[in-house]
Amino acid sequence: MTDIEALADFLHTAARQVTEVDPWNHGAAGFDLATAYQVQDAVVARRVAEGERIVGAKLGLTSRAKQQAMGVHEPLYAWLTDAMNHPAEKPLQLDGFIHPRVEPEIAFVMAQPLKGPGVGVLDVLAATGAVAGALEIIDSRYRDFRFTLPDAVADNASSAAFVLGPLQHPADFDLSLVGCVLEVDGQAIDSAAGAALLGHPAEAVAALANDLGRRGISLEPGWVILAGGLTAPVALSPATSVVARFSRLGTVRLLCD
Ligand code: 0L1
Ligand code: MG
Repeated sequence: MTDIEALADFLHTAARQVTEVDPWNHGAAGFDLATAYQVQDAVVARRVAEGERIVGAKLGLTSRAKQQAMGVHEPLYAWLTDAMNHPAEKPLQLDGFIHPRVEPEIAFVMAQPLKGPGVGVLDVLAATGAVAGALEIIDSRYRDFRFTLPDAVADNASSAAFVLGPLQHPADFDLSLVGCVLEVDGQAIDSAAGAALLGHPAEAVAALANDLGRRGISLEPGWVILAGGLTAPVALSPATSVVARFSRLGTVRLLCD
């Protein structure tokens, strides 16, 4: 039996003290995804109690490559807070992170409420006010990023920070065809298209709306939704410079201090 509050304290303290920990639930009976989402809620409640505000949600493991790497067939989701929203022009201070990694993403900014079940791609696009290229900084609280899927869910899916690029109108182009080239220290190291995310990034957002709808939760106007990593994540070190160049969505830059 998982002690939800104790595990939430353990993970929240690890994040606040910038200290990596070993998953304490590894293999424990009953630590399934439903329980892990209860722990995630309790972790985020601690952030909110300390003054942070929920500003959106993110999906993880939405690309087939990442699902295969984890041996799973479904995405996971987690919460974004205002404290995670990092301004594009400001260098990222790495001393606030344990072992950060960055991944390029496509972000949706909701204009209308959206609640599943039954949400599809067209519903997502109709409820979206803007889309943007983004960089997500993930920072698992677990040692060496080693975890099971429920461990990762409990840890709010490694959420740590995100940077939004310029906002664009979503109806102007096909998001599945948006290309992204990821450059690190001036070298192109990876690339992907929007279709890497469940065939279409809005399909990932639909999956989120449908999952949250089953819990009675709606995507709210103004929320930022990150649709999932387009490429494998890249480790960040001091002075690392990251540039994600998107067709149609412009460029997102991150410089590490
Ligand atoms: O944003 C993500 O893709 C998180 C996925 C699961 C946790 C992780 O890979 O650190
Ligand atoms: Mg991500």
